Amino acid sequence: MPSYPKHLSSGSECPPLKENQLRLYSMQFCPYAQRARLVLAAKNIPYEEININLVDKPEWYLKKNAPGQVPGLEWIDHDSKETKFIPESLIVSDYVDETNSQNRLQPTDPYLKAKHRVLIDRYSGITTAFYKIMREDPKQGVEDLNENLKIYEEALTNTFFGGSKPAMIDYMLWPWFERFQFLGEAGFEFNSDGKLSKLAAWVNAMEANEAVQKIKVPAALLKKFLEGYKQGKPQFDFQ
Ligand code: GSH
Repeated sequence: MPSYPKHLSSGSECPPLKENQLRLYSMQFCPYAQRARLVLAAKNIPYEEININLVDKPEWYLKKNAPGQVPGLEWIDHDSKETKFIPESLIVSDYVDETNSQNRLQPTDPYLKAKHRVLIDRYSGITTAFYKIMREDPKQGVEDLNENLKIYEEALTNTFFGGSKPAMIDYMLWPWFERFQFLGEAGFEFNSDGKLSKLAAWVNAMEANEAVQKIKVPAALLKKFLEGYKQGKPQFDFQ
């Protein structure tokens, strides 16, 4: 069984922050936190991961980030020694990319970056449908998901959305695709009519990517987590 640091709850102490090390507040099964973890892995940046129990949140985390959501990035500023914190998967991912020049993930061409950004913003159609299948209205959710996937099938003109190698957009879209395999019982089968062939090839290419493999959430644990989530009782620690 793979191990990961226990999710901290109310009543816990915030572990002391080390200088010269990025800290990511995370939850092992959160697709938004997975975005940030993918970017950190793709850029080969070492970081400390602190997991948060999202149904019994530590008081100290709510002080840092009032909505209490993950991911959040924290570090000690080299010059001022001030502690800095930013929330939100897209903002954290962009910050990490902009402040580390190796393997730049955002396109430098502003037009291309804007086109990618539109696809990332419209991705809420997919995430909303995903949660509708999980918890609200599976039938409608499956229809919505198939409809929203068409936009991405049409937009894909190369191996990756970023071209011949994955860019920021590919890592921002990926975590939900890793979870589609668990929607079978609710009636969703990815590419069941064969009309998403470009996306299916993208999934294969992403699965072979080093960062994706490194950050992959073990399927057996993800399945258990999603079963609890579906019933409104998510469990975070299985070891
Ligand atoms: N817009 C946020 C982002 O992109 O980072 C969404 C993050 C989010 O929804 N994270 C979930 C969370 O923290 C876990 S997957 N839920 C706890 C809560 O909303 O109280």
